[in-house]
Parts: sequence; structure tokens; C-alpha cells
Amino acid sequence: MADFQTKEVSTDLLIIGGGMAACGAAVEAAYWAKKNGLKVTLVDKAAMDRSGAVAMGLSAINQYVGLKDGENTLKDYLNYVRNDLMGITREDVVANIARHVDGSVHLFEKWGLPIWTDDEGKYVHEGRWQLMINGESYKVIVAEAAKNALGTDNIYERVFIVDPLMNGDKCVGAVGFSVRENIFYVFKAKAVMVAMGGAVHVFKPRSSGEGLGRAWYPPWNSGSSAYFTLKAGCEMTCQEVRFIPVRFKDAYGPVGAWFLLFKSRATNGLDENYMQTRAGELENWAPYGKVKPVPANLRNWLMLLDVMDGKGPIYMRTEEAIQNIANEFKDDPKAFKKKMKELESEAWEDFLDMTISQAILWAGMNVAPEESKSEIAAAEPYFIGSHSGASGAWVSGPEDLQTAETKDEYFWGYANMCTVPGIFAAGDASGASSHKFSSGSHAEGRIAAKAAIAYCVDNPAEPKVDYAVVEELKTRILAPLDLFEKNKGYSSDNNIHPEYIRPKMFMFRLQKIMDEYAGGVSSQFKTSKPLIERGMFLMDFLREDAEKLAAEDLHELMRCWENTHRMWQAEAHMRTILFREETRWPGYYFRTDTPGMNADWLAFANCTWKNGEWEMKKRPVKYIHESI
Ligand code: SFD
Ligand code: AMP
Repeated sequence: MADFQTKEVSTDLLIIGGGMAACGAAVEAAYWAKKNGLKVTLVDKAAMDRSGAVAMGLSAINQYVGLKDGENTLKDYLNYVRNDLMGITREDVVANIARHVDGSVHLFEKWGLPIWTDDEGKYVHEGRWQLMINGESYKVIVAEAAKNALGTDNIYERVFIVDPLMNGDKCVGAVGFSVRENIFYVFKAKAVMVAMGGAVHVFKPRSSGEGLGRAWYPPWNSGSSAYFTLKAGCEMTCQEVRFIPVRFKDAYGPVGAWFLLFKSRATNGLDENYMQTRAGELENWAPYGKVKPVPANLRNWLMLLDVMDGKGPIYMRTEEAIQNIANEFKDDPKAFKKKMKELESEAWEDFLDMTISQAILWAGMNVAPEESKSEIAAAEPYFIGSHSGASGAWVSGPEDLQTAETKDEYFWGYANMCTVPGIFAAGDASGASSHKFSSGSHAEGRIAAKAAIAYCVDNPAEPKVDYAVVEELKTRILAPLDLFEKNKGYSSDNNIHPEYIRPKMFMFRLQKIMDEYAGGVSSQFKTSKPLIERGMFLMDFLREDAEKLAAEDLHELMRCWENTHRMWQAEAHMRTILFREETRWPGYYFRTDTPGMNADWLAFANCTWKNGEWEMKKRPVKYIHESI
């Protein structure tokens, strides 16, 4: 790689990612770093203004606890999250985020984000925990504050991080490459914060052909967080807890505003409401089946039972919901008309603020939501520790929220530090702390960054880099370019070649394995030990072929590594599904050979990858809600 320059950047704290958690981290780290004379650097594969899950904007802030206003208590939030995750949650981490999240929301408002208010100036809620926003520019606003705090000289955009830089067991930074110039980057750091989001396109998506690439969560979040922490030797948790969102079919428009704000029903092809006709099934999943709101996976499950019985399609009854609300004004035709207009515009804005393609699809199909119902469906699985899934790194909780029972299990010195000293994780990258969403991810980024700066102060030794390791990494990371260059033109179609595989084909094979063996859309989210074992056998060949990934240019080089990252996320997922011998989250996945919940598995299923070996470990679930 003679024409690749190597650039070395030395810093104290390296924030990897530029999304919600990273932006929160930037603001907080800048403050504490200034006090301690430390340097903070941020690196993002894209441009922060529109990078990550919030690129298109959002129409709601899904976590606002309202602690100061006395709307809710911390315990209320813990009860909600614990039940929604069928008992498997780190309450210490969830509570730490919940007590700081309102602060992040108030900052967003101060920075210029329009949050809906009512006539009395109070926030308009979508549901108990969710606030409505005019959020098309949400990410731009949050990124601007982060950029101002760090200074653009300390920010590297369009640099894709591939691997942790290790010196033995110690992480001393990260390496990657520019996706625009021939530059290989070596970041040296005393502490590293992983905030590269979740993973999309690990499973075969419903979208194919002309719709390919459309997904609910952003396709550019490709499992880099999981790969980085796994490769560095960090213990991971909840790798089996994928999230399957129910979304408006084919363009993935969100359903929250319809269910919660507009109080819509969903019905099957026979006009039956599965939440009513299937209510008896909830008894089988007690105690969680009996709580309100019904956990997200169980809502999915009741719907899927109808689908598996051939009772689809499933529809969101937008027309009925809008009429129901407007009917409150039916005695005053003028007020009725005005309300209808208002509801119509709110319905469109919900999509235009965060899932523009859904508005385009509605327009393309002549849908008027006030007149006709729209189809919804369970999407393919995603890995996202910040929403209603839980996959991510196993992190230390805060000291002050531990009880005598949790302290030894859940606390090791610095909040949000992984099991490898000096590596921190937040947002989608940290596990077992679901329902943080955009606001909670920002708050968790702030928490992790403050702790990471404390770590740098306590551990001031300069990181020792082994340059032989750097050279090895550089050769391996850039190898796909060489492979393509050397072999191109040999076959009549450069996409089909005996010497290499291009990343798109590689991704298709990964998705096919996951779809058919690990419980994807085509398998109705069902899997079993024999299926997973067969899938893992096929993965061995994929892993072999990962060494033969080829790239025509820098952009495709990024695609190569994105798919290797996805492959690692996939493997962690399959191994953990195999390890947990029960079905705890029907509606996310169903293990047909272990069809019910098993009390022995009210536990975390954790995994670590070290020296080429996977180690699986059960960790106890210990709650703190009684003590706060
Ligand atoms: O309605 C590398 N989310 C919602 N949250 C809400 O609060 N309200 C909503 O309305 C939400 N909905 C929603 C949401 C997301 C999406 C896509 C839709 C709808 C359509 C969830 C939040 O967005 C989510 O919880 C947070 O954004 C998570 O934050 P974080 O920081 O963990 O992830 P990120 O923001 O995606 O940022 C990731 C960053 O990493 C970068 N990156 N950088 C360098 N090297 C690599 N190898 C990298 N790989 C990734 C990315 O560029 C990015 O900067 S609703 O559906 O529920
Ligand atoms: P979604 O648009 O599905 O991501 O939902 C946004 C928020 O509303 C998330 O916090 C969901 O958990 C919640 N939510 C969505 N649908 C429902 C429902 N039917 N009942 C309770 N909460 C819901």
C-alpha cells in the first residue's frame, strides 16, 4: 500500500462515533477535559450533522421521565423497562440514565429543538414517557452543540474505524481509514468511548429489489460497536435480544404516534383486534404478560399468531383513529373541519420528521390516512441496545446506585466502563439498559464521558503502541484493495470471481444464513438448536471467505469491513440464542425446541471472545428498584 499515508493522532479520550451518545459525550467530555487539561478527539465514519440513526430527524423524544415536575419516579421507569424486557435488565444502568435524561432534553430545547407544548406551556406527550417534537433538524442541532464544545480541529469525519488498537490486553486506541483520501489513521488514546450505534442488515430485510437498502434503523450502523468491543476482549451481554419493530409495511414508518397519540387500533384481515382476540395468550407469559403496557415483544407475538394463522394483512386503523378524535368536535362543523386538517398534518409530519420514505410511499399510493387504513408488519431483526432490544457491552454501573447484592456483580470503578479497562460504551453500544432512545443515549454518553475523563486523570501514563501491530493491522485492513487490483478483469464480470468475493454478495450470504437458520422474517422468527448449529456450520465458510473480500475503491473498502463487523454481530447472536435454553421474548424470536420461559434463565447470557475462543457465561439478574 505504497500510496497510503499513515496519520497518527494522539489524544487522551477518543470518542468513536458521532451519533446521539457520542454528541452527549462530546459536550460533557469537553467540560471535564478543560478542567483537567486533557484532549478529547471524536471520529465518525460520516458527517456528524446527519450521521447515525437520527440522520433524517425524529418526531418524538421517547425517553423523558419528568422527574422534577413530579410526573414520574425513577422506580416507575424501572418497572416499565424491567417488564418490557421480560425481567432481563440492568436496573442500575437504566436508573442512572433515567435520572439524567431530562437534563439532556432540556439542553436540546435550549439549543433550539422545538418541543411541542400545549396551551399551558406544558410538553405535549405522545405517551407516558414520550414527547412530541418538530424534529427534522434534531441531529443537526445536537451535533452543532457537540462540535462547538470540541472544536472542529478535534473532530475527524468520514473516517471509518475498523479495529481496536491493542497492546496485549490493553486498548491503546483505534485504527481506521478515510473514506475519501488514501489515509490510514492511527488514534492513540488513554481511554476510548465506543458509540458506533447498533447493527442493521445482519438479517435479510423485507425490502428487496427496488426497495433494497430501505430499513427501519439506518443501514450505515453495521455492528461496529459490537465488533470493536468483542475484538478488544470485552464481555458482551444480551446478544440474543434483538429488536423486531412493527412498522408501516415497506417504508418502515413508525407506529408509536399512531398507537399512543392517536390511540389507533390494529386489526387483521378479518377486522379482528388481535390484542383482544389473543389476550388469553398473555397468561402464558406471566408475570410480564399481565403488565400494562403489554411488553413490545408480546404485542408483536399476538400479531404474529394471527399472521401465522393466515389472518393477515394487519392494518393500522388510521382512518378510524382520526375520525374518533375529530368526532369530539362533531357538533361544530367548523371546529370539526379544523381538527381534521390538524390531525391530517400531524399524521404526515410524523413521517416527514423521521421516515420520509413512508410519506413518499403514502403519496405514491394515493393514501389519505384519514380515509383509508394502512398495512403494518413485523420488520426484520435489528441489534440496538438503546431501543426495545438490549444487545451491547457489559458495563459497570454507577457506584451510588448499587445495593449490597449488586455491588460486586455490577460495579468496577467507572460508570459505563466495559470489562476491559479504559474502554467505555454508551447508546446502542452498551447492553441490558433498553429504552434510552435518542435522549437516553445522549444522557448515557454524558455519563460515560465524565467517567472516561476521570479514568484518564487516574491513569495518566501515555499509551504504548506496538508499531509492528499497527503495520499488521494496516496490511490486513487495506488488503481488499490489493486483492481486487491484482485480480480484476480475470472474469467477464468483476462481481463473479474465483479469487475474491465482493461485499454485497458477502452480505447477501450472511443475511440468507441468518434469515433461514437464526429466525429471520422468512422463518417467522423461529429457530432451534439444530437450526442454529447448521447456521453456525455455514458461517464457518463465510468466515473463511471474509479473508477474500475485495474492494474496488475506498467506499467499497468500508463496505468490506462493515460486513465483517456484521458477521461478528451475527455470530455473537447465534451463540447466545443457543446458550439460552428457553424462549423469553416470543415476538422477537421463538426457540421451537425450548418453547416456554424457564425460571433458571431469569439471568443474563453473556459472551466474551478471547484468543480465538468464545466463552459463554450466565450472570445473575439483581434488581435495585426496591431500594430507590
Ligand atoms: O419512533 C461509526 N430512535 C428514536 N428515539 C427517540 O427518542 N424517538 C424516536 O422517535 C425514535 N424512533 C426512531 C429512532 C431511530 C430511527 C432510525 C428511526 C426512528 C427511524 C432511536 C434513536 O435514534 C437511537 O436510540 C439513538 O440514535 C442511538 O444513539 P447511538 O449514539 O447509540 O447511535 P447513533 O445515533 O446511530 O450513532 C452512531 C454513530 O456511529 C457512527 N459509526 N463511526 C466510525 N467508525 C465506524 N465503524 C462507525 N460505525 C458507525 C455513525 O456514523 C454515527 O455517527 S422510533 O422508531 O422509536
Ligand atoms: P415506536 O414508534 O414503535 O418506536 O414507538 C415509540 C415509543 O412508543 C416506544 O417507546 C414504544 O415502546 C412505544 N409504543 C409503541 N407502540 C406502543 C403500544 N402499542 N403500547 C405501548 N407503547 C407503545
